[in-house]
Amino acid sequence: PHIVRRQDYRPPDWLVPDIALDFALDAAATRVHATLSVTRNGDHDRPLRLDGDGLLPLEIRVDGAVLAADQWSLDGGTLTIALSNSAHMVETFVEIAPQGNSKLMGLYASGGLLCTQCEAEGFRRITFFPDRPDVLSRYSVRMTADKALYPVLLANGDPVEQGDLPDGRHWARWNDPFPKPCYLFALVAGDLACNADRFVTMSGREVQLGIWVREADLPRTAHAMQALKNSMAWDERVYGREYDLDVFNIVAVADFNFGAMENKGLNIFNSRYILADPETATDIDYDGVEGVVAHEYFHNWSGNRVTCRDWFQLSLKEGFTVFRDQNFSADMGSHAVKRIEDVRILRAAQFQEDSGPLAHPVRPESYMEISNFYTATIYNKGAELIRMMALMLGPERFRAGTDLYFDRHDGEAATCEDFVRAMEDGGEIDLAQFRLWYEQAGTPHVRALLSHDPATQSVTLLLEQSVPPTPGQPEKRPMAIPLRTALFDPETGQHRGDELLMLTEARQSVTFAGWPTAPILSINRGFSAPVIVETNRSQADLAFLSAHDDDPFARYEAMQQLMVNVLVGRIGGQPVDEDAVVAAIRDTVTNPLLDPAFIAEAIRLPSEAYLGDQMAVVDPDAIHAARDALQRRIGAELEPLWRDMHGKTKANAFALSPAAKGARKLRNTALLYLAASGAADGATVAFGQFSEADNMTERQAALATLANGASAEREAALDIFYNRYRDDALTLDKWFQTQAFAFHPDTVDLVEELGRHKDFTLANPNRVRALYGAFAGNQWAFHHKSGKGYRLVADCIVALDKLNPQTAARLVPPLGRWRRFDEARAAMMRAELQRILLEPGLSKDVTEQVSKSLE
Ligand code: HT7
Ligand code: ZN
Repeated sequence: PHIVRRQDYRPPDWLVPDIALDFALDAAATRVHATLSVTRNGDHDRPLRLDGDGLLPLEIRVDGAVLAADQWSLDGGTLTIALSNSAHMVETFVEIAPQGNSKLMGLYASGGLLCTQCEAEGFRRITFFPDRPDVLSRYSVRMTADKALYPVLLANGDPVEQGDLPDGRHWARWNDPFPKPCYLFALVAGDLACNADRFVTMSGREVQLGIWVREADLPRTAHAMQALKNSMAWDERVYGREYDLDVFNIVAVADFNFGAMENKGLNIFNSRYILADPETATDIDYDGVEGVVAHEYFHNWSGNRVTCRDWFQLSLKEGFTVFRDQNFSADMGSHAVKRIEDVRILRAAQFQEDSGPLAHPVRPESYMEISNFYTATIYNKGAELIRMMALMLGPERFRAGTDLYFDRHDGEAATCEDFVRAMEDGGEIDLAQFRLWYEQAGTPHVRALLSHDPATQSVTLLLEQSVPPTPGQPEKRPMAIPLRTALFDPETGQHRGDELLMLTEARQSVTFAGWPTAPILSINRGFSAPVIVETNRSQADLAFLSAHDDDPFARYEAMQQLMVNVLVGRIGGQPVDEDAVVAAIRDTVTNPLLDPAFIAEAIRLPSEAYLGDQMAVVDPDAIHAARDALQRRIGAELEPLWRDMHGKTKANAFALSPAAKGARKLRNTALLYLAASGAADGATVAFGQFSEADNMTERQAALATLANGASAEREAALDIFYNRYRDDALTLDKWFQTQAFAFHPDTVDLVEELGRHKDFTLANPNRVRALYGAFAGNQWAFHHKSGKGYRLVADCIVALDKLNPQTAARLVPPLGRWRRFDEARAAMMRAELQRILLEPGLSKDVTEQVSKSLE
């Protein structure tokens, strides 16, 4: 298959300043009439080439005249028309079948609705067009549809006119005055109800807000609406960015390949990121709704008003927008807990990606299928790059940089380089070396060794960095790494100031005077750089920091490192001091000055996957055994504490305040440790919480705790849950997911059975992710030594590829990590990848991921 390369970028031959689209909507056969005003871009005689995918032109007109068959050609989907002048009016007529569109790209049907998904290259499945983000057009859209089936007709921009037609049909016209790339085009038709509200912008303009869902779901839209209004106010306050149209609509759909889509003025969402009520949504779901609503809204500036020149610049909009949504969520809740959660996600998803066969730079150099590049590297590492620049600049200069970026590039298709240059010009900083972060893949390793010299009463911090080789990049250059650092005096329990050290060389040292006794090192505070830090700190130093560090992230990190050292030691058969972990947990849980949500994060054991990342060869069984044993020991030794915590954190009534959320988080952690303690009533207490809970956060956590065990209550709770939520797709996903995530010796067999369950379907990406996505993330179960887990996931990829290649390709990376496992497992994983590759008619999406995984 064709490889697209960044260095091959050329400006478009033809521009399309205006486009008028006319849709005769119908689920089985929709007719699309597109009228493009095209202008020659530069002095050349190249023909007009319009991208198409699965389209056949019914008729083509140029300047009103119908073209004969020899006046155009169709090759691999691309429509070529020779044009003589510098400007023309080109019309095409096609027919498409939304109902048969199982890829969920282009125009498709979902639960009685018709909706679109055009990013990255879905517009070419709707009509012929230069489907690239640097062709910006003003859109005018007219739709006609059966009024009974599709009473609501929405598109980008502002509504202009609507009316009735004969035969029970009606029509509507929408205009979007802001030139946009076609990946931001959207329409929705369906029987939808609206949660309507308004927002007055900072310049006093009134914006009509609408969240459109099925009538029955209206009561579940309040949180999303509040999140939207908070986001609009936050972007004005923090970035000075105001909304620009008269309406802003959001539609929730059940079948969606991703989280949501930022189409101009008409965001389309996976319903799981809109709908929330206490009965069916966990606190994590509520936070997900808030974060994704904000993310899509923020794209209106970082992505829509300033868009990307080409798809290699994807992180320009995604990294920056993730950074913006992370800070928004932190401002809405706890900065400390949000940072810990974000780093946990980064390490789980991006560090793994960066150390495997699919590692790529934040600005990639090539791709086969762009959909495969909506990755943790582009999104989460991209956000860390922005965060580092913000840290180096400080708030005022960072704001000067973003103001300059938005003003300089408003209405343009920009590059990552444009962003960095705006930071340099607006923030008055030299980022020459920092640019390497965009070029070099791989997570930098930093060794930080502190040595004390009593004679000179000084300490020297030796810093060394290296970036591991990644595919196509065997050699790496030293990066510019900002490390927030402090030295703690063990006598006073305090440090003398937090410094930003810039590590720019492969090896560098700094000396600090005035230390008669050795201080304790706190480094990469706040996770100031996305790197792996290795230090020579003792377990006692880490225990000290876990009790005294005033940077919440560093305090959490010290606690986690303390646990990792014990667990990795135990797995390796070394003598370890588990008492230090138990003591640190006891001190943290009983510290009245700490936020309960922070406590819950700090006392949680590192995940099995994270422990695997610390080992040369991952041993899933040994990791599981060691972690489980430590969990049981912590449970048993502190049992009275867990019982007490579990009782104390029970609320009288549901609230969504940060305090109430923190209490639930701690309560669920207490339940987990209590169940692990071996107490005879562990399952009874869990079942009690399951039955009495007035919210899904506690109910699902209790179900998950029971699902890890083998009690009679396990089956009872799963049955009750199923019967209660069998008709609610999003909640039934939790039933599948909880079982696929369970630490249970039979999980692999259970997942096989669940794959045959009458409620399982490959047609819905949320359901696939709930079962197979969750299972592939359950290290112990997925890597079952029989190899059955690999077969199940490979079977799913093969079957799903025929329907929805994008979602299928997202299941490949767990199999691609075969080099990290023992020979027997590696051979079985490789064999499954090879089997997939032999499938006839395999998609480009899966082919790229599998072949790179085998290289
Ligand atoms: N910008 C959006 C990306 C997206 C997407 C990409 C590929 C396939 C389907 C998709 N749906 C949405 C989401 C975002 O980052 O905001
Ligand atoms: Zn995004």
